[in-house]
Amino acid sequence: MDITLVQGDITEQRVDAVVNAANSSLMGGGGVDGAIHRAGGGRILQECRRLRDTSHPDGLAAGDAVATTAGEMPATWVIHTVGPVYSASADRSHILASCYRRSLEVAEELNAATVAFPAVSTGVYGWPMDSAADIAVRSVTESSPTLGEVRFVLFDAQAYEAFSRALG
Ligand code: AR6
Repeated sequence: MDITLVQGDITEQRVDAVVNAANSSLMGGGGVDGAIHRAGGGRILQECRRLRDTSHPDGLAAGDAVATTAGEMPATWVIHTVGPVYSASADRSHILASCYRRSLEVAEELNAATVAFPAVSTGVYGWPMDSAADIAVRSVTESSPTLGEVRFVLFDAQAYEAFSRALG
């Protein structure tokens, strides 16, 4: 499995699945979540509503992941995961690691060979970038999916550099 880094917009990636940093409601929001719903169109929200009506009546727990199609984006699937809100007093690293692990499990179930991740929890949810990058890289490296490529798509240079350092 190749791990690659790109600075750019996750909605433009030509991969089998893009991961969304969603919230438990699955009903959209700001940041990557807003960008993905805007770029993919209404079909993603429709499918999220169906998930809420069927398998996930209480929403999606932090650390878990679930898939919809990607609507009008170049990708085929969106894998929605919910990161933890950062806390300086409680260690929630295992929940952030679980976002990556569970997303890769869902990707395998979909037979996705290429998956793009944003830096989950590093925006509205406040996780410090260097720490988030370490957890993301470690979690993906320790998972053993049969995927071809995991691509981290970082929005700005500071995030790109943090992930570069984490990859060594
Ligand atoms: N492509 C790649 N990365 C992006 C993009 C993009 N188009 N847009 C933003 N980022 P955030 P969170 C980066 O806030 O912290 C939403 O409202 C951004 O710079 O999107 O997990 C949800 O509905 C940051 O580094 O996600 C939730 O309520 C990273 O993506 C909540 O925010 C994650 O920032 C989730 O917060």
